[in-house]
Formats: sequence, structure tokens, C-alpha cells
Amino acid sequence: MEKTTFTIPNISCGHCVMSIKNELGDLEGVSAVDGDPDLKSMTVTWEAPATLESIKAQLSEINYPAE
Ligand SMILES: [Cu+2]
Repeated sequence: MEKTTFTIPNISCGHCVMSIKNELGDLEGVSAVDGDPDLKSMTVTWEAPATLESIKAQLSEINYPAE
């Protein structure tokens, strides 16, 4: 199990955090997603078959690319 914090400049409010939570939560292997709109960060708990690449790809796809 891995825990990774992503900085996502496009986050502007709690609604963004909720959208990202919903979208990343659908990825197989992702077990928890938490975010902070003030820090513009999301912390994702994940394991295989999810990968760092698949999480980043999903973030880009929903227009919240990680730095
Ligand atoms: Cu927002």
C-alpha cells in the first residue's frame, strides 16, 4: 500500500476536491482519497493494479493535472 500526496494547482475549492475524490475513487486499487483545497493537494492511498502513472493520467484526464 502506497500513500502519495499530489499538488494540483487547478484545485480552487472544496467542490474540486469532491470531484477528484469521486473520479480517483473509481480507479481500481485506490482505497482512499483526501484533499485540502487550501493547500491544493490530494493524498491518495493506493496499491496495484493502480500505479502512479495511472493516477496521474486520470488526474490529467479530468483537468486536474498534478504538478
Ligand atoms: Cu472547485
